[in-house]
Amino acid sequence: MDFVKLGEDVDKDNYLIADFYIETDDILKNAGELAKESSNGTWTPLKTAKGYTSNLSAFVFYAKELYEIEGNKAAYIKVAYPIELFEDNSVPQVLSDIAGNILGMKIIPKARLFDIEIPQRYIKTFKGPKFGIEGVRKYMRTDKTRRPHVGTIVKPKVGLNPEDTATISYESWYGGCDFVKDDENLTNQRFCPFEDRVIKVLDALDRAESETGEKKLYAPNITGVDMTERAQFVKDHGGACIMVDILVAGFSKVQEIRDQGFDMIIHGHRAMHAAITRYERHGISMPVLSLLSRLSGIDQMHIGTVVGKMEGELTEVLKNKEKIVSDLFGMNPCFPVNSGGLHPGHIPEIVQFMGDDTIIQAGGGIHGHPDGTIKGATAMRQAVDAVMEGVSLQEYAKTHKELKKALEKWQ
Ligand code: CAP
Ligand code: MG
Repeated sequence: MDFVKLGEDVDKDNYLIADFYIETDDILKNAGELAKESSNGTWTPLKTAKGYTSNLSAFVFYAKELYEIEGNKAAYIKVAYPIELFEDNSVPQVLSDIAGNILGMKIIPKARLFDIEIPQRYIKTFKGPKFGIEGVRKYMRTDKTRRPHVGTIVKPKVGLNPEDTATISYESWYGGCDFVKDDENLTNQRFCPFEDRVIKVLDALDRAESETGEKKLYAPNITGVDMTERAQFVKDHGGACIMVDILVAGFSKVQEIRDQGFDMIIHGHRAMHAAITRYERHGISMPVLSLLSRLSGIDQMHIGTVVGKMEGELTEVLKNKEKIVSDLFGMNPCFPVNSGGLHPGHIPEIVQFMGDDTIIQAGGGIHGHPDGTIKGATAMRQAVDAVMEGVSLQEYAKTHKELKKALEKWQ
């Protein structure tokens, strides 16, 4: 079998290694079909193949049977893809190979791409995050304090007009937030047109910066059919950050925005990832999507919370984190974002497993505070201060009434 070379010593400088979980009735035969379909072959031998095209064959070099399931055998396999198979600087092209047709083959009813290892030569073709953790911290002037950033999502998610969005943004910053972002499903609807919103919220940001003396950041969601124009509009109006719904917009769009050199921080929301990642026996794992988001140039990346409203176990969130912050041949790390159902009471636990280099966001956990947005933002910031000072939230709340009220409501 050409596409199966068990035990082959793979030259990791010249091959991308992909790890799959598969369920199939014949592991080796069908794993070979997977390697073939995802590189230079198809279901039948080809008259058109030339001698030189065989250089682009992928091959299975490891297979381990796990157990029987629903009449099939489950297995872990490793496939080596020659690096020449891939276009430089193209996340979409990589996905068309290693997570394309092969996830839909009849002979392999379940297949999940759960990890990838990419050689330096290929990593170097990607720009990666322009700012990363240090760049964002420098911009926000937290490079000395190293405290977690506090963010919010203006809520209600959709429905507010630009004036109210700006007012709520201002209150969030004034109360203590560093960062305000649009929600993932707010783009350029009639009730809140993008351009009007950007102008008004950036005005509010200027006001908040001059009144608090702190740097503030706003991420308008540019996801849509004219993302370049929207990014340019933000830039022209003095914005320093944009947000993209990575998977909805597509990696090619994210890379295009990154490569156009707007010199703005890119915040990456992962809306729709669960359609791809959630089912454990099929699809693509979130750690893989996290790594690809880093390659494509995302500076701030949603990776889950463990403790909040969204699914995602600690081991997975830590794997996501590792993929976006660990050493990658000099590529900037993304700033991890923890978001989804959070309130001030969650902050100690999050900092415990994430460390201080994290952006902790709360939408409901700020705008649902009994005394409103300003106090809600203050309570979040107080919780961060308490953790940085090594004081328990209960202790800190004795002298900080905003935090006290938040804890009374949510803990
Ligand atoms: C958080 C959030 C985010 C989630 C997405 C929301 O708001 O804006 O979209 O964080 O999950 O609408 O749920 P709340 P993830 O603070 O009000 O929950 O970050 O895991 O992709
Ligand atoms: Mg949201």
